[in-house]
Amino acid sequence: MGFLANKKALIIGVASNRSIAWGVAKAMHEQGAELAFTYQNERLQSRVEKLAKELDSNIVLPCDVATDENISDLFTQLGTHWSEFDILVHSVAFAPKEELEGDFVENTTREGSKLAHDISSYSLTALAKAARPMMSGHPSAIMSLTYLGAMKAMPNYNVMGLAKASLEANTRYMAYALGPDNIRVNCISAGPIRTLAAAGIGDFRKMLDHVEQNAPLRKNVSIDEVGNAAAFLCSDLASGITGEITYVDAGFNIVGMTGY
Ligand code: 0WD
Repeated sequence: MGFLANKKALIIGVASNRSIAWGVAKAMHEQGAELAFTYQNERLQSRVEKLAKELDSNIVLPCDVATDENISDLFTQLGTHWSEFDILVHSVAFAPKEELEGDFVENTTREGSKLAHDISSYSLTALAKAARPMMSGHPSAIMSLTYLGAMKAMPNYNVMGLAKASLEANTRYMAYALGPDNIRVNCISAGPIRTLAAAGIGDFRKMLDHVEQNAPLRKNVSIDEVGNAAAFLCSDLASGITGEITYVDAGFNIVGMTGY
């Protein structure tokens, strides 16, 4: 029996079979969790439905996290399948492509900044607010995905670095607020992985090469490695851990000087 047996997990952010959320979903399924998925828009619906089926799930619901109405509808619909659930995975981020390259000061706009923070950080709070009645009072866990660009200045990551810094602070504030309800909140800081979202970041190939050459483990991580860590952090094995940012990046973040 897997360590997520009898757990129900809602996975937000599957866009393809390369998505980190897909790695998380596979790992959670392997450990015995029952899954539900969302898709952002009709363009992604059939693809997510097909993927969900591979993991024995037929709960696939629409949700654009940019609107409170969509979020509220999501939990109303989810409530027709599940009276309560245990795990919420947020694997969603967005910033305008033009702002993910070049000079940060020149290229960042008020609108782009608002949008990046809204979709990539505030949406986690909005989802938790709506999910709280279904997650409270039994051991539950919320998980999101961040990147080292929240802590260190990185080429091209720009406004998304600010949004991820907000997401990391959000993790701590949410953990503080939701702890008394027995809901843990953690975040994984993943190393770079080639996905649809990553394709929007300038010079992404260079980042992958740099990590492979300089991380202690001399490799890039896979969605399965991130998924396994997420499955653990959302399980009762991690019942003493909340408000943490856990790096799954082949150790890259601990290196002080690269190129040796
Ligand atoms: O190197 C990487 N790929 C890393 C990603 C390193 C470290 C962290 N991350 C983070 C991302 O910032 C994000 O928070 O992991 C999370 C998942 O990203 P991913 O798996 O790399 O990207 P992808 O497969 O594209 O899934 C993200 C999806 C979107 O995909 P597209 O490419 O269509 O934008 O987030 C979804 C969307 O499906 N999304 C939304 N979902 C609901 N409402 C919204 C929205 N408004 N906006 C984006």
